[in-house]
Amino acid sequence: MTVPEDIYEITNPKDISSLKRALVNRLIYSIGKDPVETQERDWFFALAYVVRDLLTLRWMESMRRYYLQDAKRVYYLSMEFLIGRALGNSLLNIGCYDEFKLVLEDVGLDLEELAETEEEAALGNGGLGRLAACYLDSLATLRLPGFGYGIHYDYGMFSQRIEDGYQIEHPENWLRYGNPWEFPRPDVLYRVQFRGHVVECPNADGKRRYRWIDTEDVMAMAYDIPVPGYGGETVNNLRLWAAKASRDFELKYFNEGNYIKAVEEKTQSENLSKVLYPDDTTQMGRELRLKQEYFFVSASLQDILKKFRIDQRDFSDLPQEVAIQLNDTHPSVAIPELMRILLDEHQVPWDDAWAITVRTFSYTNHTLLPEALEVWSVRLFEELLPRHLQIIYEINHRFLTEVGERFPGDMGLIQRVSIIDEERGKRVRMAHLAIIGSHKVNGVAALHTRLMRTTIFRDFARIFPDRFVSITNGITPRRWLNQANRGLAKLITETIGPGWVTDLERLRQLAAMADEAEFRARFRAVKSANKQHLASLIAKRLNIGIDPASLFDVQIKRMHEYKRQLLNLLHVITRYNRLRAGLSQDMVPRTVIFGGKAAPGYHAAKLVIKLINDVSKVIGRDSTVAGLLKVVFVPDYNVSRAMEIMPAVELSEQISTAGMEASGTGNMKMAVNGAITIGTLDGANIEIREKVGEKNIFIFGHTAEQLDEMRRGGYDAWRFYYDNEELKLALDMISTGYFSPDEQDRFKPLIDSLLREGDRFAILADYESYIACQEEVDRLYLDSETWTRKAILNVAHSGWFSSDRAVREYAERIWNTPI
Ligand code: 26W
Repeated sequence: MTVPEDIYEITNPKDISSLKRALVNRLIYSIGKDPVETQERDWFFALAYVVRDLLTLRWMESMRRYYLQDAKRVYYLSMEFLIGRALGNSLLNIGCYDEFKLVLEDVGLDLEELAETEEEAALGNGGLGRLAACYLDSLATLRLPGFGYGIHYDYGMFSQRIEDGYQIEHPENWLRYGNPWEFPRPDVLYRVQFRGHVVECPNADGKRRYRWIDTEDVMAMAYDIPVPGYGGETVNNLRLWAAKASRDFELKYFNEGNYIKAVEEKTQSENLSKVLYPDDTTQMGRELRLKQEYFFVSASLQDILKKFRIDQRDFSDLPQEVAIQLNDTHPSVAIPELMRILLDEHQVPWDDAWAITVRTFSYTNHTLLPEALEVWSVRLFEELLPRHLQIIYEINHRFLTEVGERFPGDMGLIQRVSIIDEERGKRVRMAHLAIIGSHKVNGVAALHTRLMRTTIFRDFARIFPDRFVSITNGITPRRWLNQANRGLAKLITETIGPGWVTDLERLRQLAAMADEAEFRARFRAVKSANKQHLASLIAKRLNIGIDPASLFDVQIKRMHEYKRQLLNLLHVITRYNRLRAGLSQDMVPRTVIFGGKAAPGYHAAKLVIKLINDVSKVIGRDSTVAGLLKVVFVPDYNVSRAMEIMPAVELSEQISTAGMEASGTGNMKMAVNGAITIGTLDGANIEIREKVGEKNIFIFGHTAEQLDEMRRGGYDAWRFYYDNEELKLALDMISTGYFSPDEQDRFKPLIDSLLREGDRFAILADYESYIACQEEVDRLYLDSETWTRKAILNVAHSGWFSSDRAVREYAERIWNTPI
């Protein structure tokens, strides 16, 4: 049937009275509350339902348009989508923010306050998950048929509390009151198989055929979340899978007469989508994790192939109709899974199936750190996915044969590129599988891609010279500028018009304004208001007073040794020592803000959190530095916290060991919000320097090449210690309990890792130039006109870091769906 024009009560989303009627209707009929006795949360849910209604018709229209256009579809497979709250973003994207603000005022409510009651969808760890969310926003804004597939975790990222300075993890039950944005689809249900065994049986035509039988099955049920593009025209879909027990359990109960046991097993299988692994540091090889990976891959591929309408076409058309992007190796079991479906379920010959597979998939690598690369023991793989292991062996055999023919006599090469690592127990190297099974492999910044090609994947770069491409990450300007920083957004729109929201390169027009004193004053006023706002939040929530006039120096990101929060602290301690020694004349008052979660089992990172808090306490109690230096650790850093902090940042700390941060995206968010970066030549910092100009960024430290060389010559940690008195003092203070008088050797492990265990992250090597660079920061900050000028130029030249640009590049260079 055709949808009638007038099915919905909101005929004009700009008409306040019809919005109000819809809102009250929702409150009464969907929430079941009498408007005279409602709580704030009821209003939030009522409002969210009204907004979802507005999205739903556009969402159906978008789906219909894609169907009719028969456009090539892009599927973004990711274990993580770090979405954050949706209300404010949806309202701004569909252009009804101000209208709803009025409606709520009418019933005595404040929209911003109401928005705070939304639980955030924290279905990700950090950069990789947030990138996926930014790309969904851009896909929809660019009107591309792009669909996210992931897992509907009951528990997303843990919430972090700080007790006595230590991180304590708490489960975050974000679905407690239900998720108003999602549509549960109990009818969209697929069977996912595990375990069992493989039997060979001849086909009618005499060819060999494999069947995977006697499996233990779990069902995957879909939840759909609408993803509105800016302007509200296009609304795409994010489909998340939740595990449901299969009906087999009921049968089992019937057969065995053990009802309780059967229900227990049902719970067991539904545990599959219970929790996000909160670890982006080390691969742990846990069975449940591999099950999660295959679970969502299997359901997604079944769904993708169903929409491909195979009854109407040939599998050889798949790569023209479908592109599948693998967000890291986490979904890379999709490669043998598609092969299995083609070979075993549709009898496609191997060579054809392989050509289809490679042309369909592409893989994004997000890290070079060896401990984060996924490997699975062959034993576990065989147990859970026996048919997939067979297929992987066959892929490997054919690949190695070809390599042997092309590069005869190089046995080392064969071992190095094999999917199976034969050392230390046989293991499946998922990155090798992902590279071999994809037509494109991309790094996430220029340096990262270069290092990928020249270090960990250099053999593959030789074998597949055209396969590796670089696409520098991006961030969505909708959430990170238009929504998070309303003050700056308004100033920009008043100055250059509203077009920047979907064409961020237009920010370049602000460059000329940097030379105008009046514009600088207005820009400074916005930053100052943002700083005051953050200071008031910190006062309210943490009961800490910070000086809004001090320099806001911020490092917010996951806690990781390679990100070097410890280096930042060494600067803080050095600064403290200088202040106490009476050297305050060239130093500006600073507030140093940290935020970030550590993986629950990552002891070193957790100890750094404790050290930050201990240092903060000592400095906070010392009246000699009052008003000159303050350290704040903001607990539970997440997307909402990030949106509060980004607009107030003046100095953006991007100080990872060169060669270790694949890209970084917080660096881009801060630059576009008018912060100046202090950073190493790492990840996308290099591109930021290129775009904003080297005069408008503070670069320090060794380059990746220099570190490499230094390591080859033998790294002497003690030399740095003895050669720099201030460094020695700072380290001695930490290791002798100056900040932990109650437990003097609390931080000994941190100091040992620097002095006795080789300082893997070159903190000592970069200390001196970091301190010198921080001195320059102070000098510049004293000249507030010049500082402001540089900050404006950072905004003006950050347009390239829009995720719209990044997604366009994927569309052109990888998916072949140019815009
Ligand atoms: C298997 C354990 C595990 C889980 C997640 C290992 C590694 C990860 C991710 C790849 C970690 C991650 O989020 N990487 C970050 O990706 C961002 C988006 O590309 C980059 O900006 C960051 O530099 C990179 O650290």
